[in-house]
Amino acid sequence: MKKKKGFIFDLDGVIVDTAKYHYLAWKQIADSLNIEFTHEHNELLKGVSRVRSLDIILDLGKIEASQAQKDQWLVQKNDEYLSYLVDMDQTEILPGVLDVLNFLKENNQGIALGSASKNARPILEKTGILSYFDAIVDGNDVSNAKPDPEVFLIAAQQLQVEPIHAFVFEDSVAGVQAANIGNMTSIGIGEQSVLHEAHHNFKDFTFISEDFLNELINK
Ligand code: B16
Ligand code: MG
Repeated sequence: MKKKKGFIFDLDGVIVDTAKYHYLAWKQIADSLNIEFTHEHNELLKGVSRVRSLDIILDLGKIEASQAQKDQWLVQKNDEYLSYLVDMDQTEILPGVLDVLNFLKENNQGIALGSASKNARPILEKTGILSYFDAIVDGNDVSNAKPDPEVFLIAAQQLQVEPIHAFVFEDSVAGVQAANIGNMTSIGIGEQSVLHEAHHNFKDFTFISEDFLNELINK
């Protein structure tokens, strides 16, 4: 009998387009410090923890700050980010995601979340998709950030699948690297030029066919 597989979804930029809200919230901090912060710079922050993201921005501006000051900016950034999530609902789920989740559920596959975000659960609740997930591993559960594979390894373990039977949907370079280092199959969601290290690449979930999913399930 073929073994059940594990499908691990990153959150920001994969299930929901919250990357734009992270960007706006960080941009407000960067602007207040006169640090140039473009969409290109924002790529460096995708999949990266909140604390590390601030350090990257401060490095861009060659700014040093005390821990107390950093803590204040981290709270300010998260408050601003959360303000964008207040009215969030199912309409913010990215195109094609629900079709893939439904197909995997109908085929009794393991489904997990593997996100660096500490705001993951409220986002899944607000968008009404919490019940799809057999396991949820987020920024509250890990001590090592992507590209360390910890978040995905815990997710696979909770789904009770071996890493080689796990497939990771990721929009960030660090996340694709984490899946690869963890000996999993990485599926890049976004620009192939950015995510060229991924085993497979799709612009978005509408390009993922049932045939492709069946291939993974039957692997
Ligand atoms: P939070 P993912 C990541 O989520 C984001 O890509 C990244 O930009 C963000 O800094 C990180 O979560 C932490 O998020 O501030 O909400 O704890 O892409 O791994 O789902
Ligand atoms: Mg992401």
